[in-house]
Amino acid sequence: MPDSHSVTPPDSHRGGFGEQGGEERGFIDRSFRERIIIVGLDTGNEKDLSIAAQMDELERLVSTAGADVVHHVVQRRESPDPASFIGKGKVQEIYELAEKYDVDTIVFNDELSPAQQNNLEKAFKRSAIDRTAVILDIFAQNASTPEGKAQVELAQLQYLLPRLRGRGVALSQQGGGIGTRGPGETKLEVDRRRLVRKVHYLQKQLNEICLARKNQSKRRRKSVNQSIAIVGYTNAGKSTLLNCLTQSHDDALVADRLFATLDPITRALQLPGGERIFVSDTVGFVRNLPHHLVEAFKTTLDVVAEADLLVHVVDGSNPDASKDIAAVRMVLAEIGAAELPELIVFNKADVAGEGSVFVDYPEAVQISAKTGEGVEKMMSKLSDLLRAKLAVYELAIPLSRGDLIAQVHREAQVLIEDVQGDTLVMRARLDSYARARLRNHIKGEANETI
Ligand SMILES: Nc1nc2c(ncn2[C@@H]2O[C@H](COP(=O)(O)OP(=O)(O)OP(=O)(O)O)[C@@H](O)[C@H]2O)c(=O)[nH]1
Ligand SMILES: [Mg+2]
Repeated sequence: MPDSHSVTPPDSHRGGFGEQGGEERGFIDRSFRERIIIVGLDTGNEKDLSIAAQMDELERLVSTAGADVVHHVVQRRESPDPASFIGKGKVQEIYELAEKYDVDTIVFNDELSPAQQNNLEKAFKRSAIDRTAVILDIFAQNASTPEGKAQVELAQLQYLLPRLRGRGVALSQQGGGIGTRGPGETKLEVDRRRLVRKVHYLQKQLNEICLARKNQSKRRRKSVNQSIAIVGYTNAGKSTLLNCLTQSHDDALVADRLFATLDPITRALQLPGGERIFVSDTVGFVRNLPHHLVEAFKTTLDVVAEADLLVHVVDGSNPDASKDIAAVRMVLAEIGAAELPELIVFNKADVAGEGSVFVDYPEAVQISAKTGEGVEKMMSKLSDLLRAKLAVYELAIPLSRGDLIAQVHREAQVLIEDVQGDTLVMRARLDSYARARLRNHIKGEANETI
């Protein structure tokens, strides 16, 4: 049952509508920005992040999308109302708040069904959207490459399609216009068919990109050793870490924004032991990442699924870090990367306070990608983990086969070479690919004492 009101004005430091004197300032500075009320349902589920932290994250998402939150509304209720999500009384209350504060849009923390969204929009006389739509909007704003744009558009269309029918009534009264066919067929249904075609077109385009990327990574496999993917919650510092590792300051985009990175960037890197590896920076995750986005970002996320090792970057300054870790692991499971070896890296050590959750993860390392602190230790741990994945083999290759010797150097980490008569005996670390290709020349597994 719905319980009492819990309308919370935003914290005063946010400069929102509720702030004393903020009304005027807000009006001057932000007159063109969309004004938003955010609404959350507190189901009392202990496993979830606290509702306050969820609302803060939603506010962060809304402001990243370029709008201002002027009010928070939290409703305590065990489960959502099927028709209006929050119940009639609360709907009326939010409508009045929206009128009072001149609000453009109501944003819900949970996914709304198309019917709920339709009912709410009618009652509010303004748009009602959910967190998924906000995330899609941020992705749309941040997409810059053709691949990124296609992925976001696909996710948006898949999100939009089931929601079109409900809105069709209003739109269809405006008359069909050119392209409207058949009795009773609305313009929207024609649009819908076009959109379905567009979905298929985008899927085809993305499959082609996926194929090209697979070939590229196969070529990489041939020529070099292992690859790692930097994964983690959005804004954890993944791109900062890539820049720190490659000693570049402008390679990957670093920004105090959610989902600043959408397209993966891959760079070669030399580990302390001299091994060359590939490191990829990837799109950030968030809890309850919209399923359509995960689906649409398959080509991008393949970089993660195909890695030999994951460097899981966590914002160590966040007291809810362990919940972020769980949220990231859920997405990893969804993309088939749950079984990959993972090194947890607590970042932002320079600002992480006392009592950080770091102590609960004894295998993890603590770093600051910003100052470089702890990065060397992380690198040597990475080397160890990668090395542990490669067994050492002894190979015997005729000296006359310069091509094969070159291949071994390309595909393996050569530890020792010894000329014995007309044969070159080599000890080298091989991954499964190199092992398969060089199997005719492998004499046996050597023990790892070198
Ligand atoms: N204090 C501190 N801030 C950091 C550190 N590493 C990253 N940041 C800051 O955290 C913010 C996010 O950094 P990014 O590297 O863009 O994070 P990301 O994980 O790539 O984020 P998305 O691509 O948006 O998912 C930026 O403002 C960085 O300057 C760190 O070690 N210490
Ligand atoms: Mg990034």
